[in-house]
Amino acid sequence: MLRPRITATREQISLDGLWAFATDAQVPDQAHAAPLDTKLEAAVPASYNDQFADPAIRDHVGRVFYQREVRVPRGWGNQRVLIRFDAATHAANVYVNDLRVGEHVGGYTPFDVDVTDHVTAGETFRLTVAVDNRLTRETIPPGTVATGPDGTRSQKYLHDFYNYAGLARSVRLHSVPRTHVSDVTVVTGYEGSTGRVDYTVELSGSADVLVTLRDEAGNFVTSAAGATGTLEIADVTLWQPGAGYLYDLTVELRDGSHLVDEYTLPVGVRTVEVRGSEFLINCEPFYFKGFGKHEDTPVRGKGHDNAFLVHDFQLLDWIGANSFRTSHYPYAEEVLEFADRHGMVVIDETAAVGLNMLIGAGISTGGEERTFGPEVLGDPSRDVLAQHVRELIARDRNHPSVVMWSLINEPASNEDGSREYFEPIVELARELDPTRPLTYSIVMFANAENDRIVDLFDVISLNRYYGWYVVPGDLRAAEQYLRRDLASWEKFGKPVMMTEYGADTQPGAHSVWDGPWTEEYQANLLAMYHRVFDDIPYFVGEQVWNFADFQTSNGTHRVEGNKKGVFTRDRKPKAAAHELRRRWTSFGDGK
Ligand code: BDP
Repeated sequence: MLRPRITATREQISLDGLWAFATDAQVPDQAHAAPLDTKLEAAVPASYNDQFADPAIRDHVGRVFYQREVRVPRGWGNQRVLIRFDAATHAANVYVNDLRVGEHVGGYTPFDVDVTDHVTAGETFRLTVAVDNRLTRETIPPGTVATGPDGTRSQKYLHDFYNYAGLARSVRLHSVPRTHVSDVTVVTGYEGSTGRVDYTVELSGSADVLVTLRDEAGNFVTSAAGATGTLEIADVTLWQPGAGYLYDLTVELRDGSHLVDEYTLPVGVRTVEVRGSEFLINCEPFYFKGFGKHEDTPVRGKGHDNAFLVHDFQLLDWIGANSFRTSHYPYAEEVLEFADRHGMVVIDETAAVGLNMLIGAGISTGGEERTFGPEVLGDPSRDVLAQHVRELIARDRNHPSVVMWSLINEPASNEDGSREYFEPIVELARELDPTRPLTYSIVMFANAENDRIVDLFDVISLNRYYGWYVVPGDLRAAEQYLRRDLASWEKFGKPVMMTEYGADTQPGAHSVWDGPWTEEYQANLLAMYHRVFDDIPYFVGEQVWNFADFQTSNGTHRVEGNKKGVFTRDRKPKAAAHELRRRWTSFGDGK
């Protein structure tokens, strides 16, 4: 799925800004059929929840309406006109004036609505989007909605981050020529100093295809004709961790001398491979240093913000990180493009989080409910996950920064039914992208003996909380558990990494003893884990949970959210940040 870009043949206007806003409790069901009867305005892109000082909006369960007038530029008469939503969390219906013109399910992947037949160049239309935040057993992530005696709905979910919703990413009106490039796929490699770009162009309509590769300075490198082919780059500059070199691949559709369409895709040339127990980027062992992150900031919720993007990457650089995981959903495309340009290595995760009935917001629910089966997460849920995986891979497969797919976070992979549920998902991901390794983050309760799906994946990623949920405040016991646990995975002969470890920490709390919640304890716990990691030859990376504090649902173990951040929610370093910086700047990407 191509990201809209302005080229010689394509235009776009941003629909970001302030939209009229109302919940379905405030306006009638058919709210799209007239100007919204509301005084409220909501900023886009941003989750709506924290923008208002009204609990009825923050905790609303159901649909909300966004509405604005849009003028179609007068020169777009011969083009197709589309609206791109980078995300609508979690499901959307889109209306042009009185008419429903599109819908989408899944809160973290983009979609286009083709409105060509419903709008007129030079004129305005009323655009309404109804966004539904409900999570059920047939959504990814899953949840349950309960209705109280007074008819009020409440939303429950098992994952440990607040259910922010709305239009958290950009919205654009864009034009594409009637005959156009509809998709481009690249697979890259190299031999000696010669780079290789295998490309496939899909088009709607028929035209001659010409592709041209230019280097970062804009100099011509090579070109080829035809919808599929291979480009060779003499003396290639590889895309490397920490040095994100990008070529521009320009696809032109031509009809004789007439330029029908043009699209440019940035391309980084690099390889990724798991060999034995090593993770190789460009045939060199790579060691992941970094974090699980969240899209989470005050007021905006999950709203994409370029200032936070720049600042977070600056902090990643400051601390010596070379990578992060997009826990627990695909992030805004701006984030991946930035990672491509700056050489940041990304583990790209789906929104499959909370597929584990025994864990709620990070801790055991103590229940006995099984996770997989027709009465809980069955075929409908798996079909939704499959569609989500298709959309994620279609969106992100050309990003050099993405070196691995993380298909699930902490599923009940120790339970009956997990293999039946996940095996087809793994097969699908392999078929859609045979070039990248696959992983999933393994929950504490799943161990090397009882996990039922680990053999399907390439890299063993563990989430472990010894010293926090298990033996809190006892780092000696925690170290013994951790050593035993890590040793037990060796038998699989695969690379092992830690995708979550950490401790909640209240900034300003201090102690000379091992006191949970203190800044010293977080730093000491991380140092203990690092001592253990350094003894394990098949260990390929450490990603601390979490980069920054983030908002969660309410719970007695959450103080204004999850406090496992190494930075506060407003990005100030806790003591552990300095500790990590000392460690991560002391060795390179290969360790
Ligand atoms: C793990 C989850 C993560 C939580 C974390 C925690 O993967 O989303 O935030 O634990 O409890 O279960 O802090």
